[in-house]
Formats: sequence, C-alpha cells, structure tokens
Amino acid sequence: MLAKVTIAALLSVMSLPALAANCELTVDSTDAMQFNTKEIIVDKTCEKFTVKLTHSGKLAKAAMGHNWVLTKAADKQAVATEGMTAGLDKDYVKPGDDRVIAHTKVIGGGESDSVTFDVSKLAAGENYAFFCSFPGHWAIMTGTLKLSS
Ligand SMILES: [Cu+2]
Repeated sequence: MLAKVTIAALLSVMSLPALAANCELTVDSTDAMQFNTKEIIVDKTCEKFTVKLTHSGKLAKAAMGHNWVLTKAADKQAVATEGMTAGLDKDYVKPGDDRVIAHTKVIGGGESDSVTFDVSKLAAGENYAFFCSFPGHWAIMTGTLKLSS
C-alpha cells in the first residue's frame, strides 16, 4: 500500500512539467526564405502567447526581411497582398488592419523581434495562419495556428 502511494506521488511530480502550458515559442527564419515551423498549437490555458521571431541568416531586411503575421486562414492572402503595398517602413502590414491579430516588425539577418497577444483573441475550432508578409514570401513562409482543444 505504501509503495503504491509513493509511486503515484512520484508519477504526479514527474508529470508536472508536461502539464505546465508553454505560452511562448521561438520561430526562426532564414536566408533560404523558410520558417522552421509549419504548425503552432496555442495552449488554451495560456492567457497570453508570445512568439519570438529570429533570423539566422545574414541578408539585410531590405533583401530578405521576414516578419511573423497572424490572421485567420481565410484572411491571409488579402492581408499579405495589401501589406505588400504598405512598404518596409510599415513592416508590410497595412496600418490599422484589424484582420491582423498579431505581427512582429520586419527583421534582417541576425536580428529578432517578439510579439505577445491575448489568447482570448483566438476561437476554438477556427483555423489561423501565420506568414511572412515580405513581398513574395507569404506563399512559402506560412503555417497553421490553432487553439488547443
Ligand atoms: Cu520573409
């Protein structure tokens, strides 16, 4: 009986780190126009979620700049297309675009930027997309984001 209780207690302690929600993620981008992740699941127990974007390449942001933009999947193409004309000084995001849930600034090689957003902005069952809105990048540099069920 004693041994059984001890094992149960040990197991519950061991499983604690797995239960603690991870509410931040680093996404790396490269000179080869890639993100290192294609799918992000946001734990619904997170109040806020932070994405840190890094750029492990060497090219300047005017040539191979990247940002991380989050929208509903259905809004991705329009937001990316309209963001393109906003220009680099607006981080290729149309000012005041309320379809944009979160975005970082555009960074170049060796740089990084972070963005934190309220998880309450995400709805269960909705399909979200993240992408880079630098001209010509959004079709390749993209992935899905969902709220955990
Ligand atoms: Cu990019």
